[in-house]
Amino acid sequence: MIHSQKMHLAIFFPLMIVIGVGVFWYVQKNPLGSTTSDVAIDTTTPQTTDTLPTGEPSQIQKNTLANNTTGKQEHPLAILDKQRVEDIYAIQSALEHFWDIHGEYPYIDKYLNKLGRDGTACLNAEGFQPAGCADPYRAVVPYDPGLGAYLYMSDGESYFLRFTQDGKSETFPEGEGIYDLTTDGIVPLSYVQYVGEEGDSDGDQLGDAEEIAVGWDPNNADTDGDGFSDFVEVMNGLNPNGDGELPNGEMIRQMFLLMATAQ
Ligand SMILES: [Ca+2]
Ligand SMILES: [Ca+2]
Ligand SMILES: [Ca+2]
Repeated sequence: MIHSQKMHLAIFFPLMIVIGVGVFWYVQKNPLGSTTSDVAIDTTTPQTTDTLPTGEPSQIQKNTLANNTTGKQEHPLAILDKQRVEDIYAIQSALEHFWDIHGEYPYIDKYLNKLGRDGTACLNAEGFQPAGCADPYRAVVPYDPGLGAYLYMSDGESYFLRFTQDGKSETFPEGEGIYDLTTDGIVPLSYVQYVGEEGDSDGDQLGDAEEIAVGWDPNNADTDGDGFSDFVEVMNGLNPNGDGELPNGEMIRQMFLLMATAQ
């Protein structure tokens, strides 16, 4: 694990800098969400995120309810959370099957591969492959039921599968945050422990400096006041500073996921 962590850090930190600079450049040229003239930042009472907002369903609710065929009333975020945990254990099962046959895990040296998409949609003896691979161990590798992705990296001896929880699942009571399923079990990642002097003033698991860089309120866990925290929105590809999806959301989401590795 020590070797593995060093490998991660050696790869992550240069990439963090590159992505951070890239995001900063992008934000300078393309302000996110609303234009600066109509950004309304609430610096008064922090919004609670414990209850569902009333009125029109949000994009998260629409996306989730459209996929909920059981008809049972559940918190939309709980449906996403439960699906993520099921998916992660299903992928783990396939990875252990791979280990039983080959004595190693599928090696991926690219940083944080998104599982279930493009070149990682199928798993067979050759490792992760595009959809429709021959003799699959896992014919359809699941992908994140939100707008994001599960992330995977392995040196062959160990691996991590990174996923998020929006904190509403009773079957996974650890709460809102970013987690790695590793060969040592589930490890919670804390962005708060990384941010150091900059801190996380509003406790939404997004660092002050990064929130300011992308135009969200570092003193309000729910910048747009829609009942979903800035963290939940960015991890689901939605705009914490207004309606709809987050422009260039996957890059920004990955920036925050990267920060979480520093614990
Ligand atoms: Ca914050
Ligand atoms: Ca915030
Ligand atoms: Ca919000």
